[in-house]
Amino acid sequence: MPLDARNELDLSAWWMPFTANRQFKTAPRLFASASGMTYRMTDGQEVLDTSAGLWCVNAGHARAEIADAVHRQLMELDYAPAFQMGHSGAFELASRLAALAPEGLDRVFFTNSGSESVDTALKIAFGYHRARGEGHRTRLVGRERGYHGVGFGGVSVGGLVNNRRMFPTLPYVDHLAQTHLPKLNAFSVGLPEHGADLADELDRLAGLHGGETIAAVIVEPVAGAGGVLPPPKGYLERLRALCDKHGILLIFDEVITGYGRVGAPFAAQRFGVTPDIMTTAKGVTNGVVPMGAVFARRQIHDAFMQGPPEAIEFFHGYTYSGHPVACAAALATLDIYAREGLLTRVLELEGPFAEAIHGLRGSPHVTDIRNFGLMGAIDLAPRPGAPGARGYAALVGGLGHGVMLRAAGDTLAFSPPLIVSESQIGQIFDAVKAVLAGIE
Ligand code: PXG
Repeated sequence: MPLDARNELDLSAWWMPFTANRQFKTAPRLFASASGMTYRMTDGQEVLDTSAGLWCVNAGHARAEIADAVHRQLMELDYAPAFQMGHSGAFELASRLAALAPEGLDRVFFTNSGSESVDTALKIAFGYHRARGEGHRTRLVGRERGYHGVGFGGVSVGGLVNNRRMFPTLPYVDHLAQTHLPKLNAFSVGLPEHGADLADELDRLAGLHGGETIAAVIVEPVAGAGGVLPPPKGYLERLRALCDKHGILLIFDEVITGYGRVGAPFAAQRFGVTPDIMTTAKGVTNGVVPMGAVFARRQIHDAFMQGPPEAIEFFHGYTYSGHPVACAAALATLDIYAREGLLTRVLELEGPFAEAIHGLRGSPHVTDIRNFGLMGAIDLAPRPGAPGARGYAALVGGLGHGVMLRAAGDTLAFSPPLIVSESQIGQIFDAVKAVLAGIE
């Protein structure tokens, strides 16, 4: 540990991501260890993990099978280039993932993060249209309040203003309206009733630009980082129908919703709406080794497989695409998911989870509560003139009440590991109730 003259950890060099660096470094919150549902902080405090790390540790912390698989892999084949070479782990993992995916999405491209998965998916969409002689499809459509990572592609289709305003974005990108309609849908349990017609904006954009100029639409089936926004009933179905009408590819960004978060391997299956491309990351390795996987319909993949067989079909990839250690972690993770039934366990948990989170209705500051699967959000009224301050106070307060809370502005977002027990769900929201009673 880098210690300074006072024998304290030197916090100055690490420029932390998505963090108020100066505020954090005056009162740092440091993890020491983790196991199961619990983090232990360096001050000895134990806190329940209410957000699966950052929506990724779906099978809980310190899973010995994954650790063992990673160790074995490191000693056997620690790194292997994936350009013009291969290794069995990546092929095996791709096959296993294809078998879990919605029917037809059985070609898998490996990345190292959700952001890379999104930029990869956008490139696949452009490449596909071009391969079919539709290179005039140069437009993309995202959605307000969408989060698709931090690459330039992902930021361009993303819809969170703070992530966009500091940077130039890609041209020819439009955004559908966000779907949070608190006047109509406040305190909806599960999918909100109103708002399916917001999908019709795609038809409007097609009318404005020409549907044949749009390459792809990308949405999260349930928006996550933008504040947990379950889709209005019928919305995704309408989006699918409009994409079909105009020949537009539908991309589901399942970086959060994938790997059991909403009660099926992927949200596409839970909703019965099949996209053309699906981006994933996070839970594919239980969050313990960085990895992402992009799923494409076989016809999309096959459209690239033209020209002489010695020609590289897709000029894209990463040094760590299909990294052997990540593949080993992912295979061990999939074994745990299968053995413990975690990819569908949320079907049993979502009822108690919904009841517990909606039990906070009427608590101080609460203006809306939303849930779907094992995803939930509680909106707090912002303090006048100080947006985010109340959410931050809740985060800090939570540590004193035995919970690590994820606050995005004044929204508290919940996505506990899928191993959470019903009694821990109760514990989490009892703690949140106490926190809200204790903050200004
Ligand atoms: N797409 C979606 C839907 C995501 O949720 C990404 C892409 C980017 O993934 P990477 O691996 O590049 O970070 C994400 C990431 C939060 C939070 O608290 C959400 C994410 C990441 C960090 C924090 O809401 N989502």
